[in-house]
Parts: sequence; structure tokens; C-alpha cells
Amino acid sequence: GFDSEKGRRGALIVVEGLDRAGKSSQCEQLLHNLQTLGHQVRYIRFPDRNTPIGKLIDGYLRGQSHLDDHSIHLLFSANRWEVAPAIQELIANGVTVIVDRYSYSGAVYSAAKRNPNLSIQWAWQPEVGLPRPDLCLFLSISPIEAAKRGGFGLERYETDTMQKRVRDLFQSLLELPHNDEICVIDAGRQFNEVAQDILEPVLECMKNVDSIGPLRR
Ligand code: DGP
Ligand code: NA
Ligand code: NA
Repeated sequence: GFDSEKGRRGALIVVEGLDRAGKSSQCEQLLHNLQTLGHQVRYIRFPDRNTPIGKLIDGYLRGQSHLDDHSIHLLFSANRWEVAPAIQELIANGVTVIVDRYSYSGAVYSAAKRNPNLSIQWAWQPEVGLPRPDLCLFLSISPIEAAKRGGFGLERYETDTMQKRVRDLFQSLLELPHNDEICVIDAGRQFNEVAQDILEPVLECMKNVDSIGPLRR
């Protein structure tokens, strides 16, 4: 890494967005770009389907099991909590961590079910105390552009109704005044343009990291 990075912690960079916004490909590209610049960096994604909790989530998403809305919600959150100590350690050791989906997806996808006993406020509570991202990049894509990218897969949330609700809920989160660490990226453009628009705020953020705090209410 750079001499100037010695002793500095890594940054926690979250990438969020709708299904088909290109999150995973852009995360891989960002990983590559940062490594090429000599930074220490890791890429992780949620849900992490490889842990015992992740396997329950995977079965649910594929429609192989049915779980109460609260129950699956808490499993998604537990899946983040089980990885949280490793994230803290990487960051403390100067490694920047790129995270593909995090607490915003957690709150929004569950609230989109419109279960009257599962508000977005309720959904946010189990996230409180997780490592707080230094920067959240929200990859925004219009429904028209999303439709051009081809049909949905077979997983549980990949329906027009669900995606429309998710879009509206993400939008309402973006409008909250304290969410100033969120950077909206127009992901409907050429891949390389989007990648460049992601890299700039990430490098800026990495220059300015300070002590990491917990997620707030
Ligand atoms: P992905 O592997 O990124 O395509 O995510 C799988 C699906 O799970 C996707 O439709 C978004 C959804 N999802 C991701 N995280 C959460 C979460 O914490 N809670 C809920 N309810 N859904 C989530
Ligand atoms: Na997906
Ligand atoms: Na993805």
C-alpha cells in the first residue's frame, strides 16, 4: 500500500441498489481498481449464503422454505452480525472493505412486504450497532432501463410489484436528512462511466476516514 496509508484504518464502503442495477459487477470492478492503485481491499456480499444462517436464507430466497416475515428478517440481520467482527478487524488493520448490500437492503426489502406488524422502523432496529459505513453508494436505475436488462430470475423478490415497492422505499430512505453519507450513482449508463463515478467518491472517502462508529437509529 501507500506510505501515507500506514497506521490508517480501512474504509467501509457499501454498495446498494435494486436487483439488476449492476451492483456485483461494479463491486468487482471497484475491487480491481483499488487493488491496481495499491490499496489493501476485500469484497464481501450479503447475504453471505455460505454460513449456516446463510443457507437458511438461500433456501428461503429460492422458495424452498417458508418463514415468518420477522423470522427471515432477523436471519438476514444475524447474517450481517456474524460477519461484523471480521469487518471490524479488517478495517482496523487498514483494509478497505467493499460490501455488496447491507442494512439498507435489510430494512427496505422486509418493509416492502407490507406486513402491518413489520414497519421500516421495526426493520431498522436489529441493524443498530453494526459497523457504520463510511460511504454508501446507491446504484440507481430506472424501471425502463432495468426492464432492458432482461427478465428477472426465479428468486422470491424478483417481481415487478416487489421491485417497485423496494424502489419507493429506497427513495424515502435517501431523502432522510441525516443520510448524507449516501451517494446516488446513475447506473443506467455505460459500465465504465459508472465505474469511474464510483471510484472518485470512494478514493475521496478513503482519504478522510476517521474512527468507525456504530450504525445509529
Ligand atoms: P443478491 O444476492 O444481492 O441478489 O440478494 C438476494 C436477494 O435478497 C435480493 O432480492 C435482495 C434481498 N436481500 C438482501 N439483503 C436482504 C435483507 O437483509 N433482508 C431482506 N428481506 N432481503 C434482502
Ligand atoms: Na438478486
Ligand atoms: Na447482486
